[in-house]
Amino acid sequence: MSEAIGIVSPTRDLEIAKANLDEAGYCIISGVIPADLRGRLRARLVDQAAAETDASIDHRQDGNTQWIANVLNKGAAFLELLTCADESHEMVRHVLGDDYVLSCSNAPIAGPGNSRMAMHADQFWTPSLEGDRPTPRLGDIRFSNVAKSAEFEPGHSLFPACMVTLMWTVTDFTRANGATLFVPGSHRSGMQPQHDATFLDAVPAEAPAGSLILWEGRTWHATGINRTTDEFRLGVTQNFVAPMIRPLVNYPYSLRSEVAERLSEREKELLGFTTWTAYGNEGVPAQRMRYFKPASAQTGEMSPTSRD
Ligand SMILES: O=C(O)CCC(=O)C(=O)O
Repeated sequence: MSEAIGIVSPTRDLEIAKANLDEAGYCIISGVIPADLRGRLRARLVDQAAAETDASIDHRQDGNTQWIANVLNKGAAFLELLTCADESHEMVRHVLGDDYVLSCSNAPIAGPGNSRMAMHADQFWTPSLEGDRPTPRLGDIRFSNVAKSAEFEPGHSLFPACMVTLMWTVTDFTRANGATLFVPGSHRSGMQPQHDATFLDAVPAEAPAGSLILWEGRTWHATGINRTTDEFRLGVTQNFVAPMIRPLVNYPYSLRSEVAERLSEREKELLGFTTWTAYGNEGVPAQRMRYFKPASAQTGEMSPTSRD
């Protein structure tokens, strides 16, 4: 399938990037992160990774891939990344439309000697629609129990893309240091991948530092193997979802107060502080309410002041 689709290379042309995304399920845009921001992201990630390791709260998977979780609480540079480049939002809108919210933001650091991540689609929670067969109950879906196939099976279809993932490359991403692997065209397979199968058609997304690698929620991908002895591949991910889908991270609850208090209106919108639509008279769009009232201002249980 990859030969038919062709190699995705870094580009600065967003129309080419959109065509790559439509056809291959992912794209690479170079020169997106401002140089000074990339420097700060790198310094922050190196420090945070070492500090979490020192404190024995580091999270590692696949041997030596260290995940720095919920990075918005771990340095202003990560929040800056959310709005630093119009290109990123133009690309997210290309898949999701005008309304979307951040679902989570993390930093996977592929270290020497790691192993390949389980091949997966980020939208593992949308079922494959197979003819007349009943779909699973959505609340029962888990990463481990989705219907999987290593092959493309014609006739199957997945939900529309409702998630887009951005990988901001803080260092170069190379075949040698564990660049993200993609199965081109897999977003159209209608299936989820078998996590541990060998994917001969998977290709690394090689990208210079400062790029944006972007894929839609149905595309099969995995952290690659870092075969170097001394290079750490640093990236920051942002997953955006359509506005009616529950974000993985509840930002209004989980942001540290010093971060939440400084958010701009646009950042609040992206982090799901605003209403999208709602039933009942709190937040109905016709009322042009942007926010639910905070708990302290909500109407509670009431009794009439006088009863005759
Ligand atoms: O680390 C990578 O290259 C890929 C990360 C990934 O698979 C994900 O965030 O879903």
